[in-house]
Amino acid sequence: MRDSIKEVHLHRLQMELKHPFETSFGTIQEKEFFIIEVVDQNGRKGYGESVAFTTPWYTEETVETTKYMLEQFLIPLMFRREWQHPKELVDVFGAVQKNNMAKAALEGAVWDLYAKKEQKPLSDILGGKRKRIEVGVSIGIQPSLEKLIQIIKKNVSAGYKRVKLKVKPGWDVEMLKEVRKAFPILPIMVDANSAYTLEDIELIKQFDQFNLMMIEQPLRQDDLVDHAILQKEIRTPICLDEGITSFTDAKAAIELGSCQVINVKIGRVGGITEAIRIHDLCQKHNIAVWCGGMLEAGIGRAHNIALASLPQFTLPGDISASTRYWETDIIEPEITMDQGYIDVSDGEGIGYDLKWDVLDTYRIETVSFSNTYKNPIRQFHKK
Ligand code: OSB
Ligand code: MG
Repeated sequence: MRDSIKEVHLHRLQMELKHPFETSFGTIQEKEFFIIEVVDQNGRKGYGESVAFTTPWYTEETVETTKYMLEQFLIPLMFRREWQHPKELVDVFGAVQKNNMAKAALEGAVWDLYAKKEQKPLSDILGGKRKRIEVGVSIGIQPSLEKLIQIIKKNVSAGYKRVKLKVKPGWDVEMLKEVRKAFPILPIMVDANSAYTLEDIELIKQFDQFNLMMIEQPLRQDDLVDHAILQKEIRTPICLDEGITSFTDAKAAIELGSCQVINVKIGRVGGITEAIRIHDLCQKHNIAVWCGGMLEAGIGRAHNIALASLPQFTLPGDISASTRYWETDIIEPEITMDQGYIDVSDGEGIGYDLKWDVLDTYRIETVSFSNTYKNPIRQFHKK
């Protein structure tokens, strides 16, 4: 039977992180995002979470562009179409260029709804095989080395098996020397969020001495060629994050030798369907993938766990427990980590429920749309 979405509710939330998260592109202290609720003709519900930040420092999208694209285009396009499988949304949203995070948020809600309708865990629907996933923790730039080492200690004793350290010029080689001294065999990787250029090549070569699992996105977001040049000069595997926004990017990066590892984020690549296409391509080419994070609250995290249960996710993801960033998460049960692993839920859909009383304490507004809602832009003739 063909389904259609009857209502969409955009719940806009603002949540304070426990600690500021500093990267080479800026510091995040407060997370603002949408919980997207979709309702079908039988009253069944599905949930998604948007991941764009309030500023376009990481990628070009923001909370406001997400809202604009959803309201003006993506929601009305979805209302106009009946569907049998969430994979069809790629076509529906294909009318809109880019705006991957906005698309992924709405698509994610429909995936959850579909899995619930099939009465299966989302992980099963996606082809996931793992019953638990290995996870690591991403640690921001700290005010001092002492503080950093103390935080690493805390996370290692909590059970995280690998740590990712944010780096930037001035917080790199010396920092890594000290960290390696304190943790000689800990699996460590670094993430530069595009803070370097090929002019820094001699400096980046020094990273090789620290036996890192990988260096994530050292160079410009869109420069696959420079990453390929760099990869030939260093031993440490390059992992791309910002540089991979689609299957096409992944194909080019593999062909050019721009990376040996890919960080897959559902939002950055425009949804679960595209994330699985990239996963399958990497499987074919023997490229390791792992699931990245965007400081998500529980709904986004739950989607990431389901995705990370797929077979080619062979490296620990940036998927930590609810308590890593939040005093109180918006879902129940909360996501917990045990000895470096998170269990994949066997509940229906994403397997976690919203705690509405908690959500209320973070809610700024809710905007609702019913399927009688038409695109407000008049000259909208795209088929
Ligand atoms: O580059 O992976 C990144 C957080 C915000 C923006 C970009 C990144 C990150 C992280 C943290 O590294 C991932 C997480 O724990 O959610
Ligand atoms: Mg990254």
